[in-house]
Amino acid sequence: MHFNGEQQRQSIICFLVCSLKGFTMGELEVEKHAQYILSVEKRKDDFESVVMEHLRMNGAYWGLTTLDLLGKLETVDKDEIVSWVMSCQHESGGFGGNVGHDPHILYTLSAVQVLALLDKLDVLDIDKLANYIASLQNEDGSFSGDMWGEVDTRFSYIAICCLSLLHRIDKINVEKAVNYVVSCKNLDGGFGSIPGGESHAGQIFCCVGALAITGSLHHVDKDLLGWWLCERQVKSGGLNGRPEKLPDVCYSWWVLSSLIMIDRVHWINKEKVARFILDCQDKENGGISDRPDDAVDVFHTYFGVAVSDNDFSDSCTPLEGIHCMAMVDPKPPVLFYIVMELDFHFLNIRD
Ligand code: GRG
Repeated sequence: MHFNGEQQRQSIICFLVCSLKGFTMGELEVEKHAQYILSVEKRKDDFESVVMEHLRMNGAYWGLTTLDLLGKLETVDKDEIVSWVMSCQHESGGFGGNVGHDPHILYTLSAVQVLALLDKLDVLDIDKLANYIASLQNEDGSFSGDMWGEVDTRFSYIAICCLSLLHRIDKINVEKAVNYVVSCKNLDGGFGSIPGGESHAGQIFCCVGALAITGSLHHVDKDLLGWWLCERQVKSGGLNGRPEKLPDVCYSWWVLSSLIMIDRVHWINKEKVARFILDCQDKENGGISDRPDDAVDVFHTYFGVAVSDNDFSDSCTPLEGIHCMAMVDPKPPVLFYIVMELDFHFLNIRD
């Protein structure tokens, strides 16, 4: 199938409708959420902007991807953004969270995602960047986040995701990277941040994502993990990140996307998830919060919209939708209208 840009945007809207099956389109405040994202960028001195100062690169990724999902990316000045992103790059090849901040793998992925989203990956010295990421791999296959050495399966995922996007996965020892991730698997089927670390939905997303990108999902006990992930859904319909914790919109993303990767998303009550997310909207001023009646922020707006856009209806799998849009897009095969880390299947097909 072939779509042009406008048809892609129409499919997104269509996805939004399908995803929130049973609810009317009007219930997702598309315009208000877009306005909210744009307003955060304009306000430089308020609380939210100040506390996000050190992770502005992540904020740029969340905000711009949300705008793209909502079909509003044309409202931003792309050249200005590219120039700012590049001003955050260090001699090492890594990116900082803001101008003059130290490089870290977390911000490096966001920078790559933003450039990919804007179809500007060509401004990068890809080998330099890939070498920076490869330099963070440790002897046991794990990855450090930066020169200070903290190890976490989030960084394994980021390294693998980033290098896949840049078509430089050969820069690392993939076998060791996979073995390290597998060593973080627990008896409950989940994964932690390090070997023996408690299973957590965010880490599970990272580990399952890393295994999916590298074609290593056979290491996952899909039924056992699927069961654990489905138990994250609480009475309100929202999902928590681990047992006995509160639900949070962001876990809708971490849990659902993990379930999609292991083909178990039909085990979740999707209507209740959709209702929970809709209940977290600020219907007056836009934005989505972690749970109903809390203050909204860009992070939760991004995850709320990403999940809403992700078709988990019975008739069409989200991955089909992603492939469909991704394959026709002249942009690199990366991000599209769902966050790009779910695009591993497509990457594997292309590679
Ligand atoms: C590009 C989307 C994207 C991801 C990059 C950084 C990363 C890879 C993934 C992070 C996965 C993760 C660990 C998410 C959890 C984030 C979170 C809300 C942590 C809160 O932890 P606690 O212990 O919360 O404060 P709970 O809910 O367990 O009480």
